[in-house]
Amino acid sequence: MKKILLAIGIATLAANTATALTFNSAQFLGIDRDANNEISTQEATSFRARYFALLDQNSNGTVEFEEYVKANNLRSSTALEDSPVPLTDEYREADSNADTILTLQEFQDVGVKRFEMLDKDKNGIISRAEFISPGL
Ligand SMILES: [Ca+2]
Ligand SMILES: [Ca+2]
Ligand SMILES: [Ca+2]
Repeated sequence: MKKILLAIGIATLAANTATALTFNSAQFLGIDRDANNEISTQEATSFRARYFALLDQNSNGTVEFEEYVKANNLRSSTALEDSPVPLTDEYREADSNADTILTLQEFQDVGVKRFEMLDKDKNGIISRAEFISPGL
């Protein structure tokens, strides 16, 4: 009996730790700016804008796939400098007109979709419980 209780205790502890870790990663990424353990649509939009700016290495307002590859270090260090890298799912999903150029609008559209997916009770806020890493 004692053993079973102990096992349940450990399982509960592990589950709690996992939730805390995934949500902390949201804070670490800086999505939850006011640290109230909730992500608002504004916080999500500004997070996506910051992320976009990071990817847009030449700051011309669009993210070409090559910029995305460089920003994410997708090409192995042993590969030739301009060797082709296959499109990632994330990039393909965002590039809705498939011209291998991401506009901020395309990038934000994905954010809105993900937000709606994570906001399970549809109250316009992603709570601690709703957030799943990698989330937005
Ligand atoms: Ca650019
Ligand atoms: Ca595009
Ligand atoms: Ca919610």
